[in-house]
Amino acid sequence: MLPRGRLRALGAAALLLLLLLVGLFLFGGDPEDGRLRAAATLEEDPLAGHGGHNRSSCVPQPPLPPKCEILHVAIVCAGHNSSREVTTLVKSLLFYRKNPLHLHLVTDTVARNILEMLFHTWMVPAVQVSFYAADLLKPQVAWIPNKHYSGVYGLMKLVLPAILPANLTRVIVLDTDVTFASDIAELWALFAEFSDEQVIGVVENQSDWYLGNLWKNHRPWPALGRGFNTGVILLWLSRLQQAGWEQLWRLTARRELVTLPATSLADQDIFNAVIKEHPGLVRPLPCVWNVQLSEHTLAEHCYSEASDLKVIHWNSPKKLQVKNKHAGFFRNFHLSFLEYDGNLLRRELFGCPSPPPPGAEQLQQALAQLDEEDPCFEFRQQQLTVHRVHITFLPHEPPTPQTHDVTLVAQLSMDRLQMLEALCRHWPGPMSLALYLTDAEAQQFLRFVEASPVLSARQNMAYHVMYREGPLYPVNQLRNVALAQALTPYVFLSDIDFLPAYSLYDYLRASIEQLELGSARKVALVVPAFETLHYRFSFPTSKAELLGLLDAGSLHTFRYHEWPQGHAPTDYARWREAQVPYHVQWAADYEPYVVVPRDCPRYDPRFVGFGWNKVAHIVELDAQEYELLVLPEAFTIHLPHAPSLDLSRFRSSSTYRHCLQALKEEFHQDLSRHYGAAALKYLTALQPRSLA
Ligand SMILES: *[C@@H]1O[C@H](CO)[C@@H](O)[C@H](O)[C@H]1NC(C)=O
Ligand SMILES: *[C@@H]1O[C@H](CO)[C@@H](O)[C@H](O)[C@H]1NC(C)=O
Ligand SMILES: *[C@@H]1O[C@H](CO)[C@@H](O)[C@H](O)[C@H]1NC(C)=O
Ligand SMILES: CC(=O)N[C@H]1CO[C@H](CO)[C@@H](O)[C@@H]1O
Repeated sequence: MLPRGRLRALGAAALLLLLLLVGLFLFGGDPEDGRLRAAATLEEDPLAGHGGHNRSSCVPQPPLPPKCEILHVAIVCAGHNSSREVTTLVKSLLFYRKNPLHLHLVTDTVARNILEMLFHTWMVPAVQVSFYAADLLKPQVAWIPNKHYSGVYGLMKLVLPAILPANLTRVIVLDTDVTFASDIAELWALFAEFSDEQVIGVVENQSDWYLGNLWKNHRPWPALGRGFNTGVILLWLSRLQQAGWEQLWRLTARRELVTLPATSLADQDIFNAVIKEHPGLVRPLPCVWNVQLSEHTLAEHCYSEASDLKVIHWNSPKKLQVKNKHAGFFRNFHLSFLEYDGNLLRRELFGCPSPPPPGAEQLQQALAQLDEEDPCFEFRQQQLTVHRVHITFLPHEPPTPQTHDVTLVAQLSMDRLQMLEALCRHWPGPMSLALYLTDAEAQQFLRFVEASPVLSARQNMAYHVMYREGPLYPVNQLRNVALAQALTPYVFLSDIDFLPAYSLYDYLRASIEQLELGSARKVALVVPAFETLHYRFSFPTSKAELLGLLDAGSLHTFRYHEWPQGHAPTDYARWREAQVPYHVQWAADYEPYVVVPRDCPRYDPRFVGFGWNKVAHIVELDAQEYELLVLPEAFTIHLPHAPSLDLSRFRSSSTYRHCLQALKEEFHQDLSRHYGAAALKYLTALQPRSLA
């Protein structure tokens, strides 16, 4: 037996150990964070060594801001590509941050549409986002001739002090092409080192640009010494106002423009010219806060070890081609964030109560009400999942408005990318495609498009990335994303495995015009569907050719063998002879491919995975009294492919079939609620049937 005293001492030691462990857990971040860290300790992981707070031993660091203080960040962002860049920047910010953030985004319409949707669906706690219209600011800076590749947007940082809320005293301004390698609170903490007079915190140039000796007759704008880089700026807004910033930069710019033709580096030239004249305004920041990787840089002198880096600035449109001793490290670092799963950044900030993102509370409640014992739990959870959505992931030219124009709408995942080129050849018109991808797959997709001359030449294909989450394929949510982004008055609701007749796009537009389908008339034009079981076959160029192939047995009506009721109401026998469009009636399980006005009913998101997802939509069209009109010359052909994972599950799992039946019944209850007795006829469509 141990003496009582020693027992007590042991107990105390155990308690202390426990407290220590709890402390480590709490201050090491929440469990999600712990997972990140665990991954980040791997030697080859470029994110390794950046989560901690090891401060360079020789320089005393200012204290971090209180953990619940909101840090304000301003970014100017215009266009599709910048919106992708900003996303990567924001991921790196969120990865290391421990404070609430307020992002002030100055955007053009394109970037605003993308980022509004992205943040709305991302639902990151403790992140507030405000938008400012760049177009309204253009007149304030457009008078400055500028040769920088960022165009007029490159100058907008100059007017930030005038447009940000008047009660905002300090802000960190970032270029879209920076990546954080540390907690932004450490950067914010540097405000504490400003003297009373200092208002602009910037890192010195790391190139020889402003020395003016890069080439013969190189005449840069005036700068203090090597000048400063404006990729990362600490702006003390309230003091800038007092210092008369608005007049200051305008006067300086006007004066310099008397002798200089244009700015080469946009806002940076003007910031430097002001600083040259008023050196007291500037607070030089440690260079690790803006490690610049353009050509001719001295970035390597800035740090001795990669782990000292705080912010990497790509500083060039050719970012990933930079030549640098550590280029490999930088590239991997950047790629890690490109491919990092943004869903993991939805974690709560520990110990910092903040209002939940819009919709998050209702979502939590709905999820909490789900019964985990319910065999259909997976379905219901998937249906409630809010997926992060990045619309128009790649540059896209909206179609010029035409009253009869049609957009092809479809959805796909990685395994169907190879369909895109063929689809391009068959459909010259606009397309709106939703892709279900992980962050890493989104990068593969980008490379796929870049490598394809056919795809990169197309301006009228809009790709919307919906990020993967959950075990089931949210087919109808994807369709709704693609449908919502279609910009023409009509949409052709297709599937990615189908290739339309070469002439279909022109034929549909002509038909819509001839039939005088005003937007008030509810019509669904049926495009008869066929299938081939051959991987190689010569695509029919006319209805006559198609009928020949049908008679020869190398084509069939779609799913003739497995699910004839899906398309039987199209009445293929009549279609053979038809010269003019003809009406058909809805029947149970009918799921034709249709062309409808863009404002047609949305797909029902409760149908996830395989089964009934389109049938339910056609029921909805019929319930809303859309006429079904079959077009005599239209056709589309399904190409063979391996069955999808969800289809295999459907075939093998009785739970899956059981849940589908339960969902159908709930769907019908909703129909009855909406349409009353008129919905009775859909009951037949609910009877369980065997599927092949
Ligand atoms: C912190 O950084 C100093 C200097 O770079 C280094 O000597 C020391 O080993 C680091 N400490 C830890 C715990 O990483
Ligand atoms: C935008 O990014 C795509 C994909 O990387 C690239 O092919 C295209 O040239 C870029 N466009 C512009 C205007 O930078
Ligand atoms: C600044 O004003 C806005 C309203 O214009 C308000 O929502 C915000 O809380 C204020 N911020 C601070 C730091 O007072
Ligand atoms: C980081 C960096 O390269 N800074 C340089 C800026 O220019 C001065 C001379 O004007 C150099 O002394 C710095 O090393």
